[in-house]
Amino acid sequence: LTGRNSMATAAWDGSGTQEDLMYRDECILVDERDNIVGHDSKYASHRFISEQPRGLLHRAFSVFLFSADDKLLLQQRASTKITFPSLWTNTCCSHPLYGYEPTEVDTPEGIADGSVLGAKRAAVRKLKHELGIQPESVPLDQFRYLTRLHYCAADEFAENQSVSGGPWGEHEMDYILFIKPRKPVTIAPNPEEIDATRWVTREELREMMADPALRWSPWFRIICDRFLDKWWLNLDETIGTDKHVDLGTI
Ligand code: DMA
Ligand code: MN
Repeated sequence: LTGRNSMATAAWDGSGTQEDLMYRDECILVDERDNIVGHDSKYASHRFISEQPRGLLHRAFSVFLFSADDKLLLQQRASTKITFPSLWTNTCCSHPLYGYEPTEVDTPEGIADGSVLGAKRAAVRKLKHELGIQPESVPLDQFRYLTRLHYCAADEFAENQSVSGGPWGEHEMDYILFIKPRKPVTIAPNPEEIDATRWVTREELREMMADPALRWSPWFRIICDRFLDKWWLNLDETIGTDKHVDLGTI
């Protein structure tokens, strides 16, 4: 095994502080075509400093989880998150990590055929960690991978940051995953990660986004502007077929 992650075959350890996770989690670094170029800590990857004003481009995923009646589960990030604290956003976001078995590192083949098991495994891991959702209720084969989004956004609320090393930002190759679990899920949000949750219809989301008191993550805004309505309107088709899947465009 190479690299800093000497626990490569152990299970992921979500214990400790947000700062611990910044050092322990090892992100997968990629180029603008999503070819892997290395790996580095979540801390190093998210620093927006003069040596790397756009951080280090790395893989991420964004889960949109829906109820049986097509409501989307939103979360408000905990005020204690180091990056983008207190913002409202989609159900769950994080990074597939380097150094675990079964692997979270997707291969060109797994990306070309849309299976992206690495991103899906990471999604199952973090749905449990952030929302207490049992892995059995979100099987890998119920996720629909839709596309990849390359975006970069500085954390404008850097003054909130509780740890030195910032300013921070996101520069990601973000794999978008939709799921409407066949069995109802029970959620138990982790206060280290999440301050609030809400299930919303399209109309309720529109109302929330018009509320000037609420702030939204930049990646959620991009996905809303570009894709969300068209995908949500025909949700069963979006999740049940490959009609809305775009494996080529980044
Ligand atoms: C990072 O999410 C991924 C995206 C798509 C922004 P995050 O900051 O919530 O990750 P983590 O929960 O691992 O800190
Ligand atoms: Mn990131």
